[in-house]
Amino acid sequence: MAETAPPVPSPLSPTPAPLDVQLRDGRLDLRAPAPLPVELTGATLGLVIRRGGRRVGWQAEGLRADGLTAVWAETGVRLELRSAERDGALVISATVEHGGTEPIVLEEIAPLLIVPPGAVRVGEDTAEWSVFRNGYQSWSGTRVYTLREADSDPRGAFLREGHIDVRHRAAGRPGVLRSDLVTAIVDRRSGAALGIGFLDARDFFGAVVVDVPRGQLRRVAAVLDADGVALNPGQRLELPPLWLAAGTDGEALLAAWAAVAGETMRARVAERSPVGWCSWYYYFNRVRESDLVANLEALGKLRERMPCDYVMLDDGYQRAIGDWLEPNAKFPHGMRWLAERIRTAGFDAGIWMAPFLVRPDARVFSARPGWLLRTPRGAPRRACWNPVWGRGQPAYALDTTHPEVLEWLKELARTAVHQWGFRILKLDFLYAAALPGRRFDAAASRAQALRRGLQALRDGAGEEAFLLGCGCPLGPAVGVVDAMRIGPDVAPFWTNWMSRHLLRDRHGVATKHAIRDTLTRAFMHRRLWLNDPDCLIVRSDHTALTLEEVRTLAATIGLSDGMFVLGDRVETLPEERLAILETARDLLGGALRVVDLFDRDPPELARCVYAEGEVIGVFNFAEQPATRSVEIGSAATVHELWSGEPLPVRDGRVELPPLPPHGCRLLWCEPGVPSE
Ligand code: 9PG
Repeated sequence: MAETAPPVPSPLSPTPAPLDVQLRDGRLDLRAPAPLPVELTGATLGLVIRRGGRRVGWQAEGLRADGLTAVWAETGVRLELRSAERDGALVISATVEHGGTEPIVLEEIAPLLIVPPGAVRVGEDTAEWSVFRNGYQSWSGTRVYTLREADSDPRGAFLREGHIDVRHRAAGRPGVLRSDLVTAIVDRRSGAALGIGFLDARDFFGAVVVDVPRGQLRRVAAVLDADGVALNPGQRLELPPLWLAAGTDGEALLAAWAAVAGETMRARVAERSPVGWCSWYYYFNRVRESDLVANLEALGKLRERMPCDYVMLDDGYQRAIGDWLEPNAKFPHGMRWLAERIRTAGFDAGIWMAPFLVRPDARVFSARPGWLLRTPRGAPRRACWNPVWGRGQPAYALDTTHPEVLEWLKELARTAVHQWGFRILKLDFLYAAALPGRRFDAAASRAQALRRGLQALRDGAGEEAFLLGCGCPLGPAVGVVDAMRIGPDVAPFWTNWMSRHLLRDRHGVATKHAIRDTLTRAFMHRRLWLNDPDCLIVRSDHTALTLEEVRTLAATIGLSDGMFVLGDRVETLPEERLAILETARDLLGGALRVVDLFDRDPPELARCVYAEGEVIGVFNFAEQPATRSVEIGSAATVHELWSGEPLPVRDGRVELPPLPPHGCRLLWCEPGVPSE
């Protein structure tokens, strides 16, 4: 399929419908065309500022028709709103202008704010809503919630730092959700859907807040995090445009948003996803030069069956976290030699770094104390505590608004790409640059700080380098990275105690979590970047994954059409495991639609369209076997791809034999005349 397939029509076709805007009594009513039961009434704009250590909120009353303006008399701040239609959606743009005399400290700006007596209607009954809750960064669990379920944060400050936006804790109460960057609200009964998302995240982190406890609207708002940045008299802020559309397919709305957001931020999307190998998931940080060389040989022998584009050296080569230019004793020939060795073997060379992190044992840490992001009290800002790097000391964050730091980052990327010869950079723990803290440039928002750091790396690496973001807040990276990790790490286990309890069965390292985000964030692929679903782990030794779990992981990665990266020691892979890789690899090149994204968590039904037919992926995330009856549509013949067995079609349906826990079946559906 992968080699022959011409561009595939997206199955996410239902085009969105824009909302019509009417001014009524100084507020806005936004309505989808009949008969779609979607409307927002009594919408306005809001601001939250900080004054004397307190948060003070204001909402615009009585928007005036001449350009939709409102003035907060007490501060002299003036808001102006414009609306336009773009590709079947409504786009709201707003400006904030300070006409007063005293600087103000901005905390939050809401270009869309609905509070009672305003209302949000999606279908007839709020109790039937499913709300897409996008996570903040790569490793944040992303899923759909009903309003009866509560979104909860990881337990413990250390785990929160690395998985969520610490400035915005989850409410932990049913009906109160905050979705980063974008959301879709779907009425499960009628399928009516509303999509809301910011089109540009280069300057501010945005989110959609749905505060509807027990179905009673308290607030629905699109909010920008202004991070306590000052707005000075005379200053004018152009806010990122807000996209709104209605439709009958929630995932199609998310995809339509992603397409426009990607255009707005000039997403980098390569022609196809690369196939690679990565050292982390077998060797972890014990990796040695000789391990890499051994895998180069094994990959060379495998070339006919599994052509591989690149070989990535992950964490474990550096002298210390922060001293990226100095290899440790496990890499006696150095980095330039290694990149050369990889290229001579016929692969692109890739290398990992966590450019915004420094640990106290790094030379940079003691040599450049002025480069560190600081807490309000002046202590270095802790970014993470990773037991893998030694239990004693945490890692701290660099201040990516400091001009010397930006020069250093540029030099780092330039050295890795142009001196050493690694064309692919895996840039990890990027959230560190966006942690709250005291910065050299006090006027920079957290999103801007992150963006500057990323841009410095791109400037040093050059346009030809392939940058993979990881552990990264999503929005500000669009247009800089070529690919983005869109979920937590896979692991040689399905879940463990930590992922189930401390990480709420949602965030952080666990194969199940990685698979979930690969499905829930599939719509981002090829619109914001290439999705990286993380590596395949298919080995039969050094793993607790069952054969069913291995196939489920491999199938999801293949169906996602994202980066396809092997994480095993290649020479010891037995034949039947190599065959799993091949089956999964042949799934690349399709266009995926997650059919029940708004019906259950994790979703269990996906359809992937190819030029010659369709693959239906059926999953079972439960702990017991499940029986499934699958609607096939007009397909004439159906084969299950793992077993190769034909499945009889009766009345347009296939009845599957019991699906084991954590298992998945791939139904290859071909049109044509049914065989007798
Ligand atoms: C290398 C790894 C791999 C992997 C990355 C990242 O402590 N933590 O919460 C934590 C989260 C993720 C993580 C490591 C630690 O993995 O995603 O692919 O590159 O770093 O250290």
